[in-house]
Amino acid sequence: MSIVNEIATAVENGNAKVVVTLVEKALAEGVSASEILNVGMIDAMGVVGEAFKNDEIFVPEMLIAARAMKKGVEILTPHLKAAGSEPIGKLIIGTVVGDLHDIGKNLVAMMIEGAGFEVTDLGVDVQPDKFVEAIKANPEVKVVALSSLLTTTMPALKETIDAIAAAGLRDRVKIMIGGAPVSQAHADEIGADGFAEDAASAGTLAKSLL
Ligand code: B1M
Repeated sequence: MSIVNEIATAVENGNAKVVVTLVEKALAEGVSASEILNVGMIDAMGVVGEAFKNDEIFVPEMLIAARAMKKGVEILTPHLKAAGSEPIGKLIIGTVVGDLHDIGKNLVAMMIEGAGFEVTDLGVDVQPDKFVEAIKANPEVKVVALSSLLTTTMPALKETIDAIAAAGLRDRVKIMIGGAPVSQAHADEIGADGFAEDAASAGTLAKSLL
């Protein structure tokens, strides 16, 4: 079994210690950080999600797998981030209200930072008003990035955009959305300025919105 496959198995099993050891070993052996992330971790979380859908595992196992992935991502972070220079713009990111998923959002924030932005991360379960307050408090913010991982929290994307518009701030910021159930069609439907499928394209999209 390749070391990347071993990492995937350790993530699926939620074995954080093994993930950390193997990620360090893989990096030392010259495996690229993006291969470790995409094949060893993101694909592994896909397997975890399928197992959950099929009632083979439950929320605690899903949580333990997520924690193991987070530990691995901590080690990968400096290898994934581009060398820092003057920020090209300011961006606010958060997972919408009702939604606690943050692994994808954190990766998106990292790639957007890597694309040259100064990123303010409001975290998870973020009320529309909190986005509004953050935009008011940061007049230089050019882009707002909203993440949603649940079909049940997709309406909160629109609620957040509507709250920003109701506060008279819609012309001041571009709004991008993303997350597993989200699509370009949904972005068009709710009046977002852009949709990105994954963390890498989120960095490119954020730049194009400036
Ligand atoms: Co949850 N969960 N979960 N979960 N969970 C999913 C999303 C699910 C698809 C699993 C399944 O059934 N197959 C399902 C949603 C079904 C649906 O809505 N149709 C689900 C469910 C049902 C739930 C609960 C309701 C379970 C329950 O309690 N009964 C519950 C909800 C809690 C809540 O949020 N209120 C719940 C809870 C949890 C945990 C807390 C246990 C844990 C999250 C831990 C954490 O994030 N800190 C968890 C996990 C780990 C998952 C899965 C297994 C993995 C998510 C993940 O981290 N993926 C997930 C199944 C799956 O996705 N295959 C599942 C890896 C990550 C890198 O990918 O987040 O998709 P992702 O991010 C990608 C892209 O989506 C995109 O880029 C990222 C990187 O490439 N992207 C953006 C994300 N945000 C973006 C923003 C952008 C652009 C791109 O621009 C702004």
